[in-house]
Amino acid sequence: MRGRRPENYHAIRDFGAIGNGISLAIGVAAAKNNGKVVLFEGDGSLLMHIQELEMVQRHRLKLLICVLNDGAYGAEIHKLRSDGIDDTGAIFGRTDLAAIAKGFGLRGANVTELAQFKPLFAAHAAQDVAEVWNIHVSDRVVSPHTRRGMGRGHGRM
Ligand SMILES: Cc1ncc(C[n+]2csc(CCOP(=O)(O)OP(=O)(O)O)c2C)c(N)n1
Ligand SMILES: [Mg+2]
Repeated sequence: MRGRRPENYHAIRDFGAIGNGISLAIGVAAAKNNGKVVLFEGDGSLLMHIQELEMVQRHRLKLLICVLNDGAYGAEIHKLRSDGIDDTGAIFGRTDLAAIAKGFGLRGANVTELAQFKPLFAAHAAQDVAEVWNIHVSDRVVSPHTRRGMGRGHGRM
């Protein structure tokens, strides 16, 4: 992202609420109408408004949704683990979001290897249908932002 125009990016923090990503991305994709909008999302967040994939399909919006799928409300499990509290209530398993995207008439791919990105991107760019990349990530890696908050009460967003 470095060295590119800041106007190209939207950081979605409204109300500190997860679930907003897809609605904002739909708006940006409709406004830009250039087929080059990418949403980076969490699995728990996308599942909150997954039905909006129907609108993406109905309006023929070209959107690339990259879901970082750790099978959990990651922000919660890292805080719970740090406090020594049982994390099972925040783990729901790796939803097959690629299959769900296909069910809505969109494209979907499960990504488990870095080498998949290049050919997947070339295939995405060469056509006009929106796509969900269900990218499997570890639930054991804690982001620097979360790590900084650990042991300090974690200040809820
Ligand atoms: C509407 C709403 N509910 C609950 C929260 C608390 N919350 C903050 S981050 C988070 C987990 C998000 O999970 P996911 O989208 O899978 O992203 P991850 O943290 O796993 O990368 C939750 C539940 C919130 N911010 N907004
Ligand atoms: Mg998650």
